Amino acid sequence: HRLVLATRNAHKVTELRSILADAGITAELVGADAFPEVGDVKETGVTFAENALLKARALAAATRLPAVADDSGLCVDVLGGAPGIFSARWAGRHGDDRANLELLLAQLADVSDPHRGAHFACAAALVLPDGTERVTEGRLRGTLRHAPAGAGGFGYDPILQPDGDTRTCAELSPAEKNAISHRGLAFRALAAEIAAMPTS
Ligand code: ITT
Repeated sequence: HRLVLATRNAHKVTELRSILADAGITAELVGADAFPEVGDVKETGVTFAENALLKARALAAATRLPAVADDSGLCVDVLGGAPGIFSARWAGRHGDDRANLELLLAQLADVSDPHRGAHFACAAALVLPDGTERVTEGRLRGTLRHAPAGAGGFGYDPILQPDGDTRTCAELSPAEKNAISHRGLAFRALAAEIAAMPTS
């Protein structure tokens, strides 16, 4: 059976394929790019969970297939949780990872190390054609560096150093990142439901 990954972010697709395979999901994973007729989904929710559900619902309705979606972001303590759901467009242009990261570093230039706590958050939504919905969440806690380091991952990975490690997320191997990441935690928590989906 088939499962639609309701995201147009290629980095997320790569991570999700690996996380779901490791969790024993045998469904054929179809990227949202296979359905160009489904336009961009307006992310009008105010929480990660709401936005993940909006994306999964739109793809499930259009394709009549089960769909999973990821809504995620970086929540910075001293910014009261921002950029949060606005992480992908913090500097204005959607998906400009470099500009987003540089703007955030500039905003935090005067914030000293003990106050640079932050976490990545991910909401994983599963929507079945029969209307069944489920959302799980995961977090990865760490501190923000003053300068980027590492070439792996995407987004804010070069500036988040997970608690208990001396490297940034961009310096971890993909397997190391997936083992502790917000996305790994959220989707592993959803795996039992995905595995139990009715076959069609
Ligand atoms: P889709 O909506 O199509 O899934 P998107 O990139 O627009 O793709 P989001 O609205 O969920 O997705 O925004 C996620 C942003 O949060 C992403 O652009 C990064 O800036 C940041 N982010 C999420 N997960 C991350 C991770 O694992 N490492 C670094 N940054 C991450």
